Amino acid sequence: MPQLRRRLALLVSALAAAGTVLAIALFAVPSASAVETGVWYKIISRHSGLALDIRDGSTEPGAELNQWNDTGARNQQFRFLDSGGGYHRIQARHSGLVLDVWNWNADNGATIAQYDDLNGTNQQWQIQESGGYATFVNRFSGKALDVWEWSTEPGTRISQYDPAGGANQQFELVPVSDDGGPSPTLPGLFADPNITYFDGRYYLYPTTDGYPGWSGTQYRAFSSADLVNWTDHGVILDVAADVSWADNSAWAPGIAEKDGKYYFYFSGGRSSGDTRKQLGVAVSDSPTGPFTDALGHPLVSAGSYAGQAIDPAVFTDDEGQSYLYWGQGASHQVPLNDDMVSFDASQVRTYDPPGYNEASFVIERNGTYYFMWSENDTRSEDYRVNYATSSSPLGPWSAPAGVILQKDPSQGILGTGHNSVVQAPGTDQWYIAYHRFAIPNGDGTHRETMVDRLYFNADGSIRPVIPTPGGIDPI
Ligand code: FUB
Repeated sequence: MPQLRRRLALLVSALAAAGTVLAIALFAVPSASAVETGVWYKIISRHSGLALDIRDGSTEPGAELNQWNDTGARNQQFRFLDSGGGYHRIQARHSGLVLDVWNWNADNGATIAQYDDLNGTNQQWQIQESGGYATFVNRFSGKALDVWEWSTEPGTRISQYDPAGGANQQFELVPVSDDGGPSPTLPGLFADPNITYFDGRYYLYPTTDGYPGWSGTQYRAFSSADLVNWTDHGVILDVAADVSWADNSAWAPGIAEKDGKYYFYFSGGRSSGDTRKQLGVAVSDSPTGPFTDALGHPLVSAGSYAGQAIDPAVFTDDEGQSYLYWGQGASHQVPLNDDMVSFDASQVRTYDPPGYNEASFVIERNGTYYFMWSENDTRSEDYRVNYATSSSPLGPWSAPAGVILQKDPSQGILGTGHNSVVQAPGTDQWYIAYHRFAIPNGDGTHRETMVDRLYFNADGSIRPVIPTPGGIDPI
């Protein structure tokens, strides 16, 4: 570790000499004026040798900062978000929340906890060089992060105190290097993932990607007990072989279960004649197929509604009523009939929220319905997810509530969108599946599927997702 400290000291001195502030990265700092914002760090107390830690791994706003034995867990990993003026927020990796001087208390001894990122001055820290270590001074209070009362005990709170240059205010920044690099949740090229849970297992139904013009014909199913280790169940439907009215463009499916049967909603196009996409439904006795075209004709024919007939998704409420969502260019929403393969056309509602492009998906939590969609073109690195809320699964929907998933160039993550969301049964833990440009060298037809955590704020709003290079740990 002396070598690490030497690197930090050199970097900090250079930055301080330039009249700048801060110094955070130990490795791969391109220049003295640049900050490595894509790096996660452990922050180790010089005095105790313990790691800064969000207590009990809580993801709730208000959970306190303390010191603990170095476990390598994500509640002990932090990164630095530039607030300008030489200050940074310190973001906890497991929760996405940032370190906050609680209640704007400028006193010595105030609580330091994690909170929603509001970029308040009580969340902004200057990282000062201190004998080869880093000292974090809060912009609002002028106090330094401080291991309270010089304790060496795990569990001791980290508070703030007048900067005094003591070892209990000095910390070593250790880059986390155990990610193993970027890797997708599903190996290979898969996009538009529809995630769900049936009878003890999670399932993913994606587009098979990597074809020019998204011309693939096959759908596959994957299942997992822990959202990390996925079993490939092979091809469950091939539109070229199994569907009379389509021979390509097997895009972005959705799925639902009713009375022991599984209904698979999919889009398909033709390579000649009228090539517009249409939306169909197939049925099986198993979530892993094989699926058979239920109608022998499209459920939604090209031209029946505004925009492209693609991107189906189903939400089923607690009473067992299912709703179908689809559309590109406009979002169409309708209750499905009990047979799951038809609907009353007079009931179709159409929405076109500002920014809406495609990939409607709906969930319900605590009586609020969340309608999510993707903005921009899937070939753009700015493909991203926004959402609206309602007290009904068919709206009317609020104005767009804010982007909840977007690229993170600092991590090389681009083109994040076409999401779906699943709740771990019996918990308030939620997971978002989405695709991004494959890393490296991906683009709008070479995309890969990820699963990350999705959190709600106390007011029910959705917290922006932190896209990770390598996904979540097994649940
Ligand atoms: O994968 C083909 C198309 O790209 C999907 O239908 C859209 O949502 C976009 O992701």
